[in-house]
Amino acid sequence: MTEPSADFDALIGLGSNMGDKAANIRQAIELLTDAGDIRLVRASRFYRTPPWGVLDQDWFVNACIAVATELAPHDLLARCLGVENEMRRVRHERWGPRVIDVDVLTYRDISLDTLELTVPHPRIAERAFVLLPLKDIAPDLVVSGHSLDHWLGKLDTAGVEPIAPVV
Ligand code: PH2
Ligand code: MG
Ligand code: MG
Repeated sequence: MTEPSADFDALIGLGSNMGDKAANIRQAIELLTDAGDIRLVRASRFYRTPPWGVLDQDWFVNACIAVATELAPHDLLARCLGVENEMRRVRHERWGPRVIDVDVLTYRDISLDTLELTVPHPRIAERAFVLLPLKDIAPDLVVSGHSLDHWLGKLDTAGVEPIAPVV
């Protein structure tokens, strides 16, 4: 999954399509890394992305980060869900609008399939809004035996565009 000499432990995906979307992602990264036991190694650019899955909703801002941490996968997940709760995420329909979504995409070379957590995330290869930010921060990543470009070649990436940084 991860390149052998990876300088990160986990890849995390972030998404928002309510309120100040980019600010929500920035706040989520801060909250996640505030305590010091999850260290930001790299952040992707922020992307404006058309809704996927449930099409009748507002566009998203998506980003991915690479982090270094000694937390176990389920503890890392708990921290991601903690950030969602702190930011008052309310869950309505699956794949529907959200203030913030924080997903554990990969954890070292580990494959896990539990009720709460599946890593690698099972839908990375189907989602340009995950693959393109991942290319920024982990270009050599292998997903289900293939490169990011392999999977991107099978997808419509129209409308998935980096947004200009505010500063
Ligand atoms: N997340 C979903 C469903 N659809 N579409 C975009 N563009 N970005 C997302 O983060 C997203 C989505 C469920 O996690
Ligand atoms: Mg998600
Ligand atoms: Mg999620």
